[in-house]
Amino acid sequence: MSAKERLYSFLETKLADYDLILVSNRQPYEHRYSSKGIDCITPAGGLTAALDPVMQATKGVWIAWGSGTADRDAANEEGHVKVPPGKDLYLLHRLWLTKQDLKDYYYGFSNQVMWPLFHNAFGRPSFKHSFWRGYERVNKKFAVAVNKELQQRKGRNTIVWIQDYQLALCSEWIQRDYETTMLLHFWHIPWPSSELFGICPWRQELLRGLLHNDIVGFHIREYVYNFLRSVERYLPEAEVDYRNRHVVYKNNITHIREYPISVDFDYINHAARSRKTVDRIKHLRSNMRFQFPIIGLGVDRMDYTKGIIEKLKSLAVFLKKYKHYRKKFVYVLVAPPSRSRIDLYRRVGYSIQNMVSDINYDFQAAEWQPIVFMHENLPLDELIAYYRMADFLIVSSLHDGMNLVAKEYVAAQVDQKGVLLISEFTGAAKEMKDALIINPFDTEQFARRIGEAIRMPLRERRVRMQKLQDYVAKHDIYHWLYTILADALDISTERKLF
Ligand code: ADQ
Repeated sequence: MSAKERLYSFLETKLADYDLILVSNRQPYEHRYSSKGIDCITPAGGLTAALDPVMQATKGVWIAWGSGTADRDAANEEGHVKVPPGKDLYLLHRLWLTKQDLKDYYYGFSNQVMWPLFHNAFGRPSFKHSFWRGYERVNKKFAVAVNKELQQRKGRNTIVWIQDYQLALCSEWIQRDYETTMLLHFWHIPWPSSELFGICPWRQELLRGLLHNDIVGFHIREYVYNFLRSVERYLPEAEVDYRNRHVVYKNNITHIREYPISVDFDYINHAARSRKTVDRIKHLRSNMRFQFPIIGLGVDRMDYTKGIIEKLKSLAVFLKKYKHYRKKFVYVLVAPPSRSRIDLYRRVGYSIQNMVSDINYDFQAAEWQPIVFMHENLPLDELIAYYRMADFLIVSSLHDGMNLVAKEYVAAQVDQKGVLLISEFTGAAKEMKDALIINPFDTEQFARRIGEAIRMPLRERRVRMQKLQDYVAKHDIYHWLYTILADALDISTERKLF
């Protein structure tokens, strides 16, 4: 039985008596005004794509911020709208945030405090009290929405599943019946060392908020232990059990577990083999810019944690050192804009664009520029064509919770000719043992590794890629969903028994 079949059979049998309430900042469907009236679009993102079918199967409710221009028009007075359009399988419960909420909670606390703090402070956190107040205010708004939904399900078994670092406090204000309601929180970014976490003026509040859940999930064991140590250090009244990985705080027991997120391997792998992808690659190859024997690739949001600058520095050293690769190789950097309302992101974006221009200027030759820069979002099927075409992919994050791009690349490498180079500071590096591991801070080593990847014999590439594929195929997104929901069910059953 595939992981997908196992998940759906589990949802239909064991979880049939449970309602699912999913809570996330971003929504799976957005309504926008267009020249034709109102369009419904599905914002890009692997997570929403994976959770949407689960919601369709469980017919639950998804609570999220209504970010689209026409979202209010499309929803009823309570913010409810049935989705997917035309199928009406589950309810999307939109809540509304003011401009001030967004400024403080989203652009402020989430992205200028939590994001840098939890990524080893590669950007300096901006601990403004107004940001914190906005974060609390909006987390309460989400909790109010959850409470409304719980009220309507009184007496029914319900799993409330909260996503990510924007909503660390939400559970604190959820009024739940311990008998019937389970609270889960999945943390998509790293949890840093306790020393680093400790610089946050609201460290206790964040920990207390999370300890209202029954399960807090992280990608890897290191983050689990960093979290446990942070609790031990800053909440002395909590009881930390390292062996069983749980915390007892104010009569609540929170299990701290690792669940490495993944991708829909089968979908990507099939799409990569399709005629459409083959034709697309042919078309891309006919473009002057891609008519070189070796193609390297990078796919990263324009974020300072992704190590794009470090990657460009190493590529420049590589080009300087290995002159014979000039005109033999091109590096495609697909880096869509991200959080560009924040000053630091705009500055990093300019630096990257300038570096690309400098490298292309310094190393150019007739009809050749080493870096092809694409500053745009691409549909997944288009990305898959690039993944299949690329002879190597570099993930050079300075710190990254998991990194799905690495797993997408592995899934799309149907010819098994590609080499994955991955930073040791990603969650994915802990699983991707057959990749070439790099330290993005060590420019010389990094440049050498690029050379090694290019020179690697085809046989070795195949052996490594096969092992990576076996791993990702087995540990796909459905495996991730199943392990989390099965744990939730086990814990809920145990609680009822004792
Ligand atoms: P991100 O920091 O966004 O996610 P990542 O895991 O790599 O990082 O996911 C990025 C997603 O965006 C991938 O699915 C990728 O295909 C897509 N993407 C990137 N560039 C794109 C482009 N140009 N066009 C279209 N799509 C593009 C956070 C954490 C990660 C963690 C995930 C999931 O920072 O560490 O792996 O959540 O938990």
